[in-house]
This record gives sequence, C-alpha cells and structure tokens, in this order.
Amino acid sequence: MFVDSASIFVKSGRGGAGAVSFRREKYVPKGGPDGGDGGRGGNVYIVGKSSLRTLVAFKYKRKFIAENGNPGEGSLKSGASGKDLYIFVPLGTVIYVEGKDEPICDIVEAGQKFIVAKGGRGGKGNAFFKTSTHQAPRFSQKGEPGEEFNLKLELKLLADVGLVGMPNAGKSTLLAALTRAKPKIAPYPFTTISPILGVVEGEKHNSFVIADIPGLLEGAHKGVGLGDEFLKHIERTRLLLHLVDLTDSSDSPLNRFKTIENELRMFNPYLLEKPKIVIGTKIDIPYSLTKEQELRNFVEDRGILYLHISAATHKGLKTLLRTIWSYFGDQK
Ligand SMILES: Nc1nc2c(ncn2[C@@H]2O[C@H](COP(=O)(O)OP(=O)(O)OP(=O)(O)O)[C@@H](O)[C@H]2O)c(=O)[nH]1
Ligand SMILES: [Mg+2]
Repeated sequence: MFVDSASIFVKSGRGGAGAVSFRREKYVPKGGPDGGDGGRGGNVYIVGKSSLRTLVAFKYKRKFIAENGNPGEGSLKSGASGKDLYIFVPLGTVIYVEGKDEPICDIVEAGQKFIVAKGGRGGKGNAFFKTSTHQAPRFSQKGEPGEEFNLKLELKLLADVGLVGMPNAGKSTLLAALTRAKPKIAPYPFTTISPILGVVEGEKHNSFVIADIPGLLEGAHKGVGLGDEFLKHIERTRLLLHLVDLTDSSDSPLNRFKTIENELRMFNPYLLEKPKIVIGTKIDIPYSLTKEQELRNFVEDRGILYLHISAATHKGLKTLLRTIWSYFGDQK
C-alpha cells in the first residue's frame, strides 16, 4: 500500500508543579523553604528516517502524547522531565498544521529533527520565591501546559527526474531500462498505480533518482483516470521527461503532448517552467515520421530539447543519459 498523506494528533507533556516544602530538621524549629522545581514536559519531535517509504504507520497510530513532567519535591529535589517522544517519518515528508497552507517543516534528511510540540516548563518550587523580606513563601508555580496540534503529513517523493506522459507511453519501461527498479509493465493503461523510484548510478560515484508516476489523461485534474494528485511527487524534481508514444495512432503525438502539458498546467503552472526533455518513444516500431517532425518542431520552437528512444532496444538511451547528466553538471 502506498500511503502518502496522514493526519495525526500530537501533544507535548505538561510541566510538573513546583513543590511547597519546608526544611524539617531536628532542633531547628523553622527551616527555610526547600520546594524543588517541577520537571519539563516531554517534547514531541518528528525525525527523518531513510528506511521508511510510506506514511502507512499512521493509519494505525494517530495520537502521539509525550509524558508530563514530574512535580518537584522537598529538599530542593527537581522533578524528572517527561520523556521526549520521537515520531519517525520517511524522507520527503512535509508537515502542516491542520488548516494552514504553509508547511511548518520539510523533512529531507535522515536524522533531521524538528520539534512539533514543546513540553511545558516545570513550575518553580517555593524555594525559588524566597527573598529577604519574604522568607517563607507558601506557594509554588504550576507547570505550564503542553502544546497540542493536529498535523497533516504529506509525503512528496524526493526525486531528481520525473517521468510524465499518457498511460502506456513507456514510462515504466524506461525506468526499468535505466535503473534496477522493477516496475510492472503491461500493454494496457494504468499499469502503474503508485509512484516508483529508481536510481541511476553514474561513473563518478554520482547518482540521480527517477520517479515513475501513473499516466495522465485529458481531464486528470478533474479526476479522470487516476487523477493528477500523483503529480505532487514530481513537483520537486529538477528535470521532467515528458514521454510521447510515437506509435499510438489514437491522436497525433503533438496533440497528446499538448493534452499532458495542459494537465500539468492545471495542476501547477510552475511544472511547465521546469527544465524538460520531450521524448518520443517506441521507435523500434514503425511510426509516422511526419507526425514526429510536427511534434519536434513544436517543441524545439519553444526551446525545449526533443529526443527519441526505444526502451526496448535501448536505442537513444545513451544520448538521453548523457543529456540528463549534463543538466546536473555531472555533480549529482
Ligand atoms: N516495442 C516497444 N514497446 C515498448 C517500448 N516501451 C514500452 N513498450 C511497451 O508499451 C507498453 C506500455 O509500457 P509501460 O512502460 O508499462 O507504459 P507506462 O507509461 O508505464 O504506462 P502506465 O503505467 O499505464 O502509465 C508495454 O507493453 C511495453 O512493453 C519500446 O521502446 N518499444
Ligand atoms: Mg507505468
């Protein structure tokens, strides 16, 4: 199961109360105040963990409540702090306070830690309030309450390159040809129903990650096909590969290209500004060269690179890889 959003409730611990206490020693009739401070309530943290891939754990556990701080005691003993609580999430998790549009945090690295609810401070014990004019205070502070929030977690995959195109365009076949990923491939639409990542290893210990997502249809932004929400997984990529099946005669490749571009625009106009390579696919099968030229001209007129490949025979894949590496300046 691929779960890419979740709602959780987090609450930090309340601070422990300060103590009211007076020293009692034999033969000392009136000891001074010795009430210790309450302990801090536990914090709630969100932490990035690279072995996690989905938010599925939050289907089963949604409430995360950290321990309260312990009250202070006599003899100036401070109460113990409440234990902090760590919530582990996959890399690429974006965290929102429910109802707010701006995320509070974006977890991108393993071990990255973000405090989502701060434990309440412990109250001061009565010893703290002793002054020269007030030698025996009979009061202490209560602990501060913890914070509580409803949070929304959203997983956006972290990939460098995103594959887009109609169902059956050959996206998964390309991913399988370039990486060790084993996506399901089949001659019918919507073979891919959840995003899949693959890693391309370079020669200089460099690598980049490609994301294969389900195909798009006209009207995807209105929910046609599998809809367009998977596009969020390629919002953060640096480069898009837009695949167009040259052998599909249902409509011209140019029209199919435009349809997908329009769906990208409806999802987020920013997607159209990303660097992109348009790729004609399946060139091992006969196709109309005139129709290809029409697509190529349209694309190149807009300053976008056009390449064509066969993921089946690997024709054109070297050129494609070289071009992708040059986008990343060989540094990835
Ligand atoms: N002959 C030939 N067939 C190809 C090539 N690339 C893909 N195919 C075939 O086209 C069909 C669809 O390929 P997929 O890779 O599953 O297409 P997709 O874009 O991932 O499709 P969805 O996951 O449904 O969006 C499969 O039958 C593939 O074998 C190619 O280069 N040459
Ligand atoms: Mg696929």
